[in-house]
Amino acid sequence: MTEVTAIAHPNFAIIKYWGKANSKTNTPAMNSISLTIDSLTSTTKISINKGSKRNIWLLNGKEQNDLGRINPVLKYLNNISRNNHGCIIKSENNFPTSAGLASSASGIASLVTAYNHFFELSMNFDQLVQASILGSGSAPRSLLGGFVILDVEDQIFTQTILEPDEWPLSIIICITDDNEKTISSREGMEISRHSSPIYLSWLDTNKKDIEIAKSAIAEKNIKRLGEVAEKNCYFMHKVMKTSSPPIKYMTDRTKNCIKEINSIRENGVDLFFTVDAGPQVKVVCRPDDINLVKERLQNKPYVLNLIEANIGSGARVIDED
Ligand code: 2P0
Repeated sequence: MTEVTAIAHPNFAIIKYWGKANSKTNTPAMNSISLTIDSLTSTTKISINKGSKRNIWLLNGKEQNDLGRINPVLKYLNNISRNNHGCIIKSENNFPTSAGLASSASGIASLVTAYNHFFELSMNFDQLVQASILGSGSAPRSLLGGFVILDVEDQIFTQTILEPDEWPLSIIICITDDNEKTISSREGMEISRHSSPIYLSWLDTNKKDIEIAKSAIAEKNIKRLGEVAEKNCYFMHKVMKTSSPPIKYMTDRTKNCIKEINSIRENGVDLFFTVDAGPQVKVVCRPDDINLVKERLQNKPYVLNLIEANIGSGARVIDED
């Protein structure tokens, strides 16, 4: 094999991870539940940098000055493969990078999947999770499809709790601003952990929110899931805002979008939203309602672009040469 290509989709958390138990091992301090998003993709191609030990990483065609978050992942993987050569890693996202759309999760999951196949490592799932989490605390969730839980209580454990076809839902992503964020999630989480006076209450609510979300997913109850998802989302943004310095990812555009979503709901449509470390708003609704929701959100001055998606599958190899 001279080259392997893998893809992974980003995932959006319904019950969120914001804060680390250990910044060295990059272990989240709380459990999370996410949805894998099919129409957004990160594609990673891996080959050997012949005759050199230097790793080269190109992101969206641009060579990166340093390996950054992929460095610990490569170290972990090279240790298993005993590879002494440099690798050439080419990653492409078909959506804005570092804009609150979880590009690092899908980027890392696609890299780990491509590497595992390229070096014929047959790593077990726990190893794939270990490698992924070193690059991004949310990356293990992108290894899998559907509704995914990442449990960090005893040992790190990731599992699909509902497959994509078991509860078909539609997702609309409202892009309100596609610029790269100024504070990375990694930096923001550490600021919040050390300075937000409500950080400990945030940790305390996690268990209950996870239980409610799990039972709402099992019941396929969009109303109940939406209530806990929005509550969890607002709490995370309150933790961010009460940090010192305050972290504000929600903009006026984000808030206008949320107002419109609330008004659609008041008109009798079951739907909910979530917002991550960026100003974009992700809406989840039933497939039958997607056209109505789209009509209400498109052409609004605060929405630059709408992206439609369904619930996607996990990371996989798509090509080898
Ligand atoms: C999440 N986020 O659960 C939360 C909600 C953003 C807001 O996980 O430092 O890129 O690499 O572990 O995974 C984004 O953070 O951060 C994230 P690191 P990551 O989806």
